[in-house]
Amino acid sequence: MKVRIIEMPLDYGASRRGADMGPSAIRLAGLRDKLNSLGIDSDDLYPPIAIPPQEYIDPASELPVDGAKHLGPILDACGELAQNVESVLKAGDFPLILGGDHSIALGSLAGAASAHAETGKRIGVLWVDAHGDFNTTQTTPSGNIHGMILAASCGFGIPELTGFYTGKRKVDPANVCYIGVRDLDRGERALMKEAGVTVWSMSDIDRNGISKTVAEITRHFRENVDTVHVSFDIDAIDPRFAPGVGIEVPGGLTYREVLFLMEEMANTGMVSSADMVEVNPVHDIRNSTAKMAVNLIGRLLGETVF
Ligand code: 4U7
Ligand code: MN
Ligand code: MN
Ligand code: MN
Repeated sequence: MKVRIIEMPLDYGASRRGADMGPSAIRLAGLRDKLNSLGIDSDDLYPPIAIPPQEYIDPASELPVDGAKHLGPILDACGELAQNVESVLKAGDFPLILGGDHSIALGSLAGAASAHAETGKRIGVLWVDAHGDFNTTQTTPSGNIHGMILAASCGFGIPELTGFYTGKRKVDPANVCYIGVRDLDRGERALMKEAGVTVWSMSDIDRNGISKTVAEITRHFRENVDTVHVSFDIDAIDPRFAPGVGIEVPGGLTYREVLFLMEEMANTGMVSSADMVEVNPVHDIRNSTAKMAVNLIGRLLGETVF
């Protein structure tokens, strides 16, 4: 298996600027060296998806649609990403998508859903995040698409997002598992309950510990799906450890806990694609958050301590 790194330098989906520098930061933190050290071939490099920085776009050309900000540039970039993800999976390789803000997952999930539909594989999604990303234009307090992207991928929201690329729903909410959640908006929480996603919140980890919680997540996937996409929003980690993020939410996962989570996901042998998103170098300290991202990717791809 080869890993194909796909860089998505996009920050149109968030309020705080700078996530578009995430891919460079992760690259400079030594991603290729990490993969080489694991004997993983990542030599076939795609050029980063070409995304004009916000300052280069005429604001009048991309007004909000139904309150969703920057919909046009996000759909354009995600369309290209979806095609790349689909072709990497069809070649039997592992797409590793570097964000960018979390709106890029629209493209990852569309490409993955499309590729797996052809082989009849049921896809599960692990959403590692402080947030639900389950707003619609009806419930969003911000208009930011990174907060709507999982709802859209599960079939909730405006047709431009829900019907994107495949014309239909990308994932069955019954196959979506969350970990790290600690900040939900009222409307999105109601929609998550209605949709039937499974949430392992920070309180579940307090109650049961990380080991039991992760065991339940991997069991859920083993019993219900054939393959898993991991979408890792770096703000799932407590900001004491990971300062370089878009939105700091105290009370998060420790660095140890997420390393363990990634190791156990690797042990399922079911992970076929992943996003690493929302690393924001503007707020980072000496690229430490990007270095964590590299180590997490290493564990997800099979690195062990001993
Ligand atoms: B992220 C928020 F209101 N819920 O919708 C919103 F709190 O990809 C935040 O997880 C969304 O970082 C965060 O704007 C999206 C807000
Ligand atoms: Mn997110
Ligand atoms: Mn988040
Ligand atoms: Mn975030």
